[in-house]
Amino acid sequence: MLASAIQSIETIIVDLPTIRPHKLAMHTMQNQTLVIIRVRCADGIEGVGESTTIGGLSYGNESPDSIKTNIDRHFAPLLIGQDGANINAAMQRLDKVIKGNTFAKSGIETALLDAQGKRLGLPVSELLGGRVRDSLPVAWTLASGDTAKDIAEAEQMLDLRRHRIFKLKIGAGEVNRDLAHVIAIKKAMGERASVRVDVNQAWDEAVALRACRILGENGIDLIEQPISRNNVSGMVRLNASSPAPIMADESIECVEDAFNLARVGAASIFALKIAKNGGPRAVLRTAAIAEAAGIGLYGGTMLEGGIGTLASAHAFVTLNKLMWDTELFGPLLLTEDILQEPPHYSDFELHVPKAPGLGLNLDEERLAYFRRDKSTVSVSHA
Ligand code: MUC
Ligand code: MG
Repeated sequence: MLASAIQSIETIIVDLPTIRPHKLAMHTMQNQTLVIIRVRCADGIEGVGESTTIGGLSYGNESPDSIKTNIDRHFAPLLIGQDGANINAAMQRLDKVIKGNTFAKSGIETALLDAQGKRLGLPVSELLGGRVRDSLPVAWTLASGDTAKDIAEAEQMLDLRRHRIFKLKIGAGEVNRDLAHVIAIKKAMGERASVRVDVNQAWDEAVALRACRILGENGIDLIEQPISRNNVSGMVRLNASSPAPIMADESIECVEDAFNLARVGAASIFALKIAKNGGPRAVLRTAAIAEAAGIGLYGGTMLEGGIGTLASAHAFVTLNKLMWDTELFGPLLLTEDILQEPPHYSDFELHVPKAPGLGLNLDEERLAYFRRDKSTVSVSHA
């Protein structure tokens, strides 16, 4: 048997508390659920990955439960016994048989990269061709649902030198109230911060035509996914008329979506998410399409914990241009994580580790405490 053959794949659902409710157009998060993936190889190397979404099935086509079931029942049998050191062969084997399921694929690809980095003594960023920076500016999402609270939170982030880019979650409320909320926050921030909005597909095109104009005229720097991913021609029209640039997020559910959006001119910025492309290598294919088409790049998140966040960061630090920075703040929304050392944020940036693999270590006690099936595991949390 190959020394680096994959011996086992374990999937663990973990429920973690958040610092406050996080209100999106389609769902209010009261906590966050991660799916942690451990791939063990015959040479004793173990890689970890993460497949995380938002709000069960309210954001995308995969839920934590479907991710776990599909990896356990459909991915693992295809991978056990295969060479864990050949990531191309392993991922192509999955792609041949398994349609979609990019969140699950992303967690697996991440775990294989982490394992291979540990095997070769290289950070994942170097396996991806080499980093061109060591840290990434990080936006914060204001989503308490209350204007005064959001302004106070933004002021605190500026004081702490943690964030000076703010994304506001709108779309759940009445449009004029949402616009007043955004304009009040932009007024309070002035030139001290970049203010952007994410509508999470909530508007129809007629509302979006007017709202995008008002947002652009009031200094909003970017409008993310104003309308449904299904209204591609509407996105094309908005992208042509809006004074603030339009970013595609939910519109991209795979690398091929990115190509089709670029072809028709549906957005001038793409949100890059490892979960929606199938992993850190896959997301770089979408980045290449965007670069070739002259579309700006933004490092997105599915509000992953430390593992998914660092997996994304290792991919993003290899990019030539990341004009719109990133929103890799997921770990900061959690009051607890399952890593020995949390990701390091300072001076408005996330610093990307240089240790082999993703550069992180699981905290086994915390993992045992927060795993959903902990009744079967007898380790207590300190
Ligand atoms: C999304 O739609 O972009 C990213 C940041 C945040 O607050 O929510 C996510 C999902
Ligand atoms: Mg979004």
